[in-house]
Amino acid sequence: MLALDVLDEKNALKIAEETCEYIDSIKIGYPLVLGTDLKIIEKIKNLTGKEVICDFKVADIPSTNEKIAELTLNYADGIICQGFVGKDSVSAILNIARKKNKKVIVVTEMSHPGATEYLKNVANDMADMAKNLKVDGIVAPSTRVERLKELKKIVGDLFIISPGVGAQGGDLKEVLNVLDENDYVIIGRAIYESENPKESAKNYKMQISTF
Ligand code: 3DU
Repeated sequence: MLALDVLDEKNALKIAEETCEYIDSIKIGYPLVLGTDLKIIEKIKNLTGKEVICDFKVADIPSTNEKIAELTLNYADGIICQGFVGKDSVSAILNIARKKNKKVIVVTEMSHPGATEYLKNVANDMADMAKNLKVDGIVAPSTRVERLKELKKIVGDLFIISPGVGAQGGDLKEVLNVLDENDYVIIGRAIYESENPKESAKNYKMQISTF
């Protein structure tokens, strides 16, 4: 899953087009949507034929979450929300997504060092909640493989999307040892900031498919 966190349309579409034969899905977030607008999603989808997931890490009360999900899922194939806001807020998003036949992915433990201060302590409970609500997937860290393993065990057949390989230092092989074919490795800067994004994406694809 390519994390396309560039800021302008021209660059985003160029990288998306160059790399799309080597990726399965595209994740965009505030950087690109605030730098352009939500219609960038349609443009990426038309150009690449790939699904686009919006990483807005939505974290509000149920009624506000609902509004954000409604607008986002008019365009995107899925939306990422925070789990720490509780099951009423996550359910509000899930209700909208189910009506539109779109995906909901819940953040459990994030991949950066600060996630060990607070999030890590409640991540297993959030994974449990995600499983009970029957969302589609969770976000879990490639930077702490033992935690990735534990969270995967909790969510069972929900898929995992896992950031942290590349710029954040996660080890691809260790991560692939834990994930299965329904899961996704998220890679951003190691592709879009490389001198040749197409080659970088191709290289990751080769490592993943020959693992
Ligand atoms: O570090 P990278 O450049 O490969 O990008 C990782 C992407 O995943 C980026 O969009 C970031 O916002 C997102 N993400 C995390 O890095 C960590 C999380 O726990 C959740 C999302």
